[in-house]
Amino acid sequence: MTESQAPSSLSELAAIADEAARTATAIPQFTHSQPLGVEDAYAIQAQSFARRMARGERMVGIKMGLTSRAKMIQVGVDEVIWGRLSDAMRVVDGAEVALSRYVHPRLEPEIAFLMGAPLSGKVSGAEALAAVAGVAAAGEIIDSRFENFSFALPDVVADNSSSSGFVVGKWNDRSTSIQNLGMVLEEDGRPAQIGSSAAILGDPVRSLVEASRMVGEAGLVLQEGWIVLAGGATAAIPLQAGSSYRIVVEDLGSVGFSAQA
Ligand code: OOG
Ligand code: MG
Repeated sequence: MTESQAPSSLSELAAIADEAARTATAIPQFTHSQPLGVEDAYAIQAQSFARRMARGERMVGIKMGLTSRAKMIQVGVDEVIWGRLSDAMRVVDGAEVALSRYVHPRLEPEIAFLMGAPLSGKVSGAEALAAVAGVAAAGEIIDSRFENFSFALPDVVADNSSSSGFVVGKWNDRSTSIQNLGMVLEEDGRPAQIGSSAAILGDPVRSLVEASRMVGEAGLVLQEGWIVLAGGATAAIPLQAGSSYRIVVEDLGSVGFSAQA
């Protein structure tokens, strides 16, 4: 973009972000051509997600991002972020995933909460847990639509915090302790990343507390039946066609899929 060009409006940027995701096409970072604040970035995210819903997708939860040091270091952004999950992003446990749907997908090991009651605003850890119906091992497929997977904070937020796919294992009882569980991300049966649920803000429940606060600030409520992903416990790894992936979480079980071209 030349300096004489007017900056794009929030709705124009929402359309660009949505189209990049829909067509799996890399785009230049928004912040390279114009200034963008985080609040405007969340407005872009909301408008971009509304375009998905207009195509028939349904919101099924949210994902928290950059809740561990490993993730912050990997992408060079050190603020907790959130994004919206739709039913179309869901990958069934054991499925074959076509990588052609994505630009440069990566996988990270996560823990998922199933909401059993609505939650929004400032809550304690105990209040957050009381609204949970179950917990599960999960994997998130993240796919930045920005070239080279490079972005600043407002870019990634506008790009729905890289949300593109998620897979959730069987639900465990909500009383299962999740504070310090071993987590392994396997590629073709070999450990590719090893971590602990304690890497997620010290305790994944803190991520749910943050989720409640952040959606509350956006005027939203975590709905009963929604899924909340707590954020990657380790750095993410690139998905490769022909490989299979499994996330194993101590006490919670495992979940996975195979990647196809
Ligand atoms: C941003 C999304 C981060 C997580 O779990 O930390 C995220 C990115 O890494 O592209 O999903
Ligand atoms: Mg994630």
